[in-house]
Amino acid sequence: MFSPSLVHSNAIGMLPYLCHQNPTASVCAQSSELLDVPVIDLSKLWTGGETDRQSVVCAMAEACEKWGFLQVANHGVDLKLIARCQAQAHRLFERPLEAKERAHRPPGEKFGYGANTWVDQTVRHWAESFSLQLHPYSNIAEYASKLFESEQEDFSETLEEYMGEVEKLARQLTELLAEGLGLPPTRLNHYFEESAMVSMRLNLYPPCPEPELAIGLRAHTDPHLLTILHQDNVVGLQVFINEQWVTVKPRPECFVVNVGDLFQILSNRRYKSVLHRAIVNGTSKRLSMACFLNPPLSATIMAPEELVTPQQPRIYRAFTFQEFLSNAYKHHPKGAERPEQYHLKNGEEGLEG
Ligand SMILES: O=C(O)CCC(=O)C(=O)O
Repeated sequence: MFSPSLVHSNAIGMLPYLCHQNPTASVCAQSSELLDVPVIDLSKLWTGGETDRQSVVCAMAEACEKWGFLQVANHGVDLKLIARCQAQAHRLFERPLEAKERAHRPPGEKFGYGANTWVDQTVRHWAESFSLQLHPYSNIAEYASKLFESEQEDFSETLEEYMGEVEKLARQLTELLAEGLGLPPTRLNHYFEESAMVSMRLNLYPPCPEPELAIGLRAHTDPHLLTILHQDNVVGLQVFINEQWVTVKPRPECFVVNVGDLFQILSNRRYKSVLHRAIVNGTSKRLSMACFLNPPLSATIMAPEELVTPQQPRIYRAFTFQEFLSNAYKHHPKGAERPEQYHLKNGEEGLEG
C-alpha cells in the first residue's frame, strides 16, 4: 500500500515540493513523442544462419552506438515467467507498510525497500522501489522472510528463476555486443567467468495526483555494464536523445536493453550510456523490473587493446569496479559525468589502478 506515512519514514517523496526536478518547469513538457527504440528479433539467432546472426550483431551495435538503447523480442525468457515475476512484485508492493519497513533499505545501503534518494536528497521520487541481489550471493530468501508470513518460497523461487534467466540473456547479449565492436564474442567474458554481480530493482510508480510536477525516477545513467529492463504496458520510460526527452513505447513482450557506464568505458566510448528517467501519470500504476549485470568488485575495468587505435586513443584510465561504485553515487548521476572522472589526462598510460 502506498501510504503518506512513508514520507515520514523517508521511503518516498511528497508532492509538490520534494518530487519535482525543477520547480520552474513541468517535468512532462517534452514527453509527448513516442519513440520506438529499435526492436531486434533474437529468434534469428536460434533459427537462422550466419548472415542472420551478423544482421542481429550489426543492428545491436548500431543501436548502442546511436541510442544506447534497444529492445529485444523473442529473447528466450518465458513470458509466463515474466508474468509470474510481475505478480510477485505486485504482491510485495501490496504488503502492509509494517512488512515493507521490516525490509527497509538503510541510507547508503544498496538493497531493500525504499525510494531512490541519490546524492543530495533534494529530489525524491514518486515511486516505491525494492532492490535485491542474486549474485555473488542471493539475499532474496532473506527478504522474503521479512516481507511475507506465508508462501515465501513462491516469492524467492520465482525471483531467482527470473533473474537467472535474465542473467543468461544478459551474458548472451554481452557476447553479441562484444562481436559488434569487432571483438571475438567471448573477449569480455573473463569479467564474469569466476563470479558476476547480478541485481534487480523493482520500481512501482503509483498514480500521481500531480504528475506534471513529479518524477518517478530522476534522470540518470546506469553505473552498470548492461541493464535489462522489463516495463509493463504503461508509458513511463524516457530517454534523452538529440537534446530532448522521448518516451519509449512499452512493449511488454520485449526487454529494453541499455548500455551502462561500464560498457561505455569498456567499448572506449563506442557504445553510449545514455540519460534516462521514468515519468508518472495520474491514472495508472506502472511496474518496471530492471536487472543489472556487472563484473565482481575486484575486476579491473579497461577497454581491450584492440579498441585502442591512433584514430580512437584510449579514453579512460583503468580502475576497479569497487572504486567506480564507491564514487558512483557521490556525484550527480547525470550524463557522462561519471565516466568523465576516469578520463585519462595527457601523458597517462591508463594502466595504473
Ligand atoms: O522504470 C523505468 O522505466 C526506469 C527504471 C530505471 O531506469 C532503473 O531502475 O534504473
